[in-house]
Amino acid sequence: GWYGFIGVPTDVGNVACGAAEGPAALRAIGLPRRMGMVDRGDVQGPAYDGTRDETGSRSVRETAAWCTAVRNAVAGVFADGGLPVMMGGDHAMALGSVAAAAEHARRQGKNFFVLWFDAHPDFNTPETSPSGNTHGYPAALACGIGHPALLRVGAFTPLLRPDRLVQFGIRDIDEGERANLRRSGIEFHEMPAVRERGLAALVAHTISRIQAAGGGHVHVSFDIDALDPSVAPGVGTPVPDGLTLEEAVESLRLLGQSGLVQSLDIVEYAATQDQGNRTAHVVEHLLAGLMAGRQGQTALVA
Ligand code: DIR
Ligand code: MN
Ligand code: MN
Ligand code: MN
Repeated sequence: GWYGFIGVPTDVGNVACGAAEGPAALRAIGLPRRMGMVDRGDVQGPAYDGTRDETGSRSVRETAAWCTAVRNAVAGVFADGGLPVMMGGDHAMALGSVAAAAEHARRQGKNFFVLWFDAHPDFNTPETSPSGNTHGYPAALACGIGHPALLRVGAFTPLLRPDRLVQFGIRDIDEGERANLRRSGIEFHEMPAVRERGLAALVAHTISRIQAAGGGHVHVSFDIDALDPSVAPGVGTPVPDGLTLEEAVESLRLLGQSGLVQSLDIVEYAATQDQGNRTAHVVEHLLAGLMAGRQGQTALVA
């Protein structure tokens, strides 16, 4: 199997956060080539300025256009038999990747799961968002909740059953967002629970539950701000007390080894905030973890 690198050079979901420069910075360190990936180029979308609509949400039409372009690029890699890796770009783009992944899973008759690594649940709706930034919406949109113009990006809605979303590393939740999570019954692991039980153990438990439910297509959406800012300073919204690189890489290795992961986002790499190329190399380690796990899986089967 091969990996398709899809660059998503936009910060349409959080204007000027620095994530628009992420894909170019990753290419500058030679990441797609060094990792043996097929570079499918950058997704393109319209200009935006963060203007609010009547719901208070910013750049909604432009977010929908960018996510539709992401959806088409991801669908193209699936159609050509690859595993799409979407490099952001702010997290609003995950609506496009989740849409393509959910549609692909449905065509293959597979159950669809999303694992979300993030300091934030990204479960805001226009009613609960304090910022109006669409990077705070994608997990809720995947579950069929939120702005109608964004729910129309996918071929159907909800793209994802709320009991098939699991979040890890959470430590910054808006008040109304917490109510949304509760109402939808989302399983989210906040940092105290991660510290107590261990990230890799939580992920291993989730993998077993998915396997017990008959397996399926797992999409991993990894927001780099899940990591501690001392590890990954190149993010738009750093939050203290995050994941270590070691536990994140080990978790991705386990996920690779499970054979369940069919698509991956690594988002919110704000190259303009990076210290040298430190965070770019962190992205490389995360990806290497997934790849190593998948190779181990192939070796076991062969
Ligand atoms: C905040 C920040 N909860 C919002 N969110 C994110 O604007 O909705 N930062 N996702 O990365
Ligand atoms: Mn996020
Ligand atoms: Mn985040
Ligand atoms: Mn974000």
